[in-house]
Amino acid sequence: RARQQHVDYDAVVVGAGFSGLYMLHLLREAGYSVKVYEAGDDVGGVWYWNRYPGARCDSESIYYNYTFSKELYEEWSWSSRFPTQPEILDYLNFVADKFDLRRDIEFGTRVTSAHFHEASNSWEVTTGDGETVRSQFFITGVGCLSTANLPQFEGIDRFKGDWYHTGNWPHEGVDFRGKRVGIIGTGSSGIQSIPMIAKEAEHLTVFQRTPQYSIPAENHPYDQAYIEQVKGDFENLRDSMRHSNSGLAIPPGERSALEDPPEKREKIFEEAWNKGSLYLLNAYNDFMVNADANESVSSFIREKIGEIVEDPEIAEKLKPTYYFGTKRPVLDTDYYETYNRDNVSLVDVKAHPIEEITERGVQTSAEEHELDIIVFATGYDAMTGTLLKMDIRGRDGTSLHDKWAGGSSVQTYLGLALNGFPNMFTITGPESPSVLSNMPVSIEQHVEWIHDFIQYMDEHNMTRAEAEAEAEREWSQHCREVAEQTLFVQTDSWYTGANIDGKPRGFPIYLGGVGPYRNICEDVASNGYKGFTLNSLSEQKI
Ligand code: NA7
Repeated sequence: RARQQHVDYDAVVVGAGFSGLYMLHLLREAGYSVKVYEAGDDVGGVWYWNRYPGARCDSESIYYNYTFSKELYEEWSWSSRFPTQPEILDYLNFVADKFDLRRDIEFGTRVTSAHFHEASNSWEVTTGDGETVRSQFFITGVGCLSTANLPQFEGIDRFKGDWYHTGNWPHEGVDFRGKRVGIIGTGSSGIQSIPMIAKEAEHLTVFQRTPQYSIPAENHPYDQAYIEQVKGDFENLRDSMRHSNSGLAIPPGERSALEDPPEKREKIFEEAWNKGSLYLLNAYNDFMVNADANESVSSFIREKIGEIVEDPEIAEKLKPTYYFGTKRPVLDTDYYETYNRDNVSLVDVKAHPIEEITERGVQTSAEEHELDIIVFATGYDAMTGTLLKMDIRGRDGTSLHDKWAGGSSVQTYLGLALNGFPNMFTITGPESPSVLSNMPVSIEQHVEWIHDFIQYMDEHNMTRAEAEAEAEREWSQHCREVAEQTLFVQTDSWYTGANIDGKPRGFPIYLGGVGPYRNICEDVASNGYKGFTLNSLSEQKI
């Protein structure tokens, strides 16, 4: 039963991925009534949809899980260093079963709108099937990379073959045997699936717009001794993740890459490359702020590409020129090696752009490529796309779309709350560090902070919390100032919005690091949720 009058639930949560599942668990344990709406037919969020061949997480398994329950951490064992999509989905199902979460989740149901009603201090939430419920709190757990980007190529409806987007993959899989396959896009999704598809297809044509830096994942099965050692070190592991910069317990570089002579640097790069994962990115501490330091590691990777790829012309095409790390670094298994296969070809669509999709395949400005299957690995409308797809209206009927001017002036307070949108919280929202971190760590921090805030409001008889305009303005400005000190803003990427036609540019990510951000949020909480206006129903301010 909801605590406030005239509502159906204390909280409505959107999404049943890592965020929504934990939010449900925590609020329900504290005695709140919660309803979760999930568009998919089961739990998992992005891991429910991303079923393309080779889909894996690029956080190491031991870090890519909840840490709120030691018992849960001990009960679950990952089979290899980087978890596959099916294994992550199994894990989330295990969590949903263990905590009996499904009974409060409505699957196959998309939230289409959420409108705040001032008089009743409630959110009216409407779903695709026309159902409307009211809740005191409206909490989004919609992920940062959950709205697929399908570029508007002319003629896609004419294509006689089959086409798929990696972010919305058929559950029954795709049979590539004997097929001429084309894949558009070489981000993480493309780079993970290309080696797998190449092994199966008759021929694979990769349409590359921007070459990417990819590092060998060095994936391997975990052995029992290692699993036990990690579990035995649970508290330390959790603390170091929570107070790290990235949410991973990978030690950060301690000095500038320019402090070491080239031979020593090369040795350190070589060791980090062989370790796999993101060790190379963390080899020194100034890759993201110093162009020369960045060039030292960027050129190291370019040389590796030249060594791995046998055909020098193809190798040149695969060498990136942007600053390493300013697009999300990719981890791979045999990505560059795949270009040594006879059945794989690389098409540079920056030199010869895709003009249209024809009945037979892909027409670039140079030639037509005949294909049976096209795979779009073209990414997501990141961070803001899924939020803006819902018709969210706050106080005075202002829409989120208008507040953010269609995305060109994204402003939030801590990436968690919005001025004008009382009692609404955004788990992993824009202007938090989440999307650049190991997600579960960031998610837990947000969920726990929101839960604590709701409890605090109850304890102080407050029913409404709204981020103040000034606090929001200052936070957004701080985010921008930090970003502008880095090389990130100099590269077109999904971080800046450049990957979506017509999307306004910005940089809605807090780059100050997971640990420092956690301290900022804790400081806000321990100062009576500074930056928020709190009201009781009688509108009394504290
Ligand atoms: P990404 O990283 O956004 O990659 C998308 C790829 O698709 C990238 O290579 C794009 O080239 C390419 N792309 C996008 N639109 C086009 C058009 N119109 N023509 C040609 N090529 C295009 O998405 P992913 O799904 O791989 O990964 C997303 C994140 O998920 C990843 O970073 C992890 O954090 C998990 P571009 O670079 O824009 O020139």
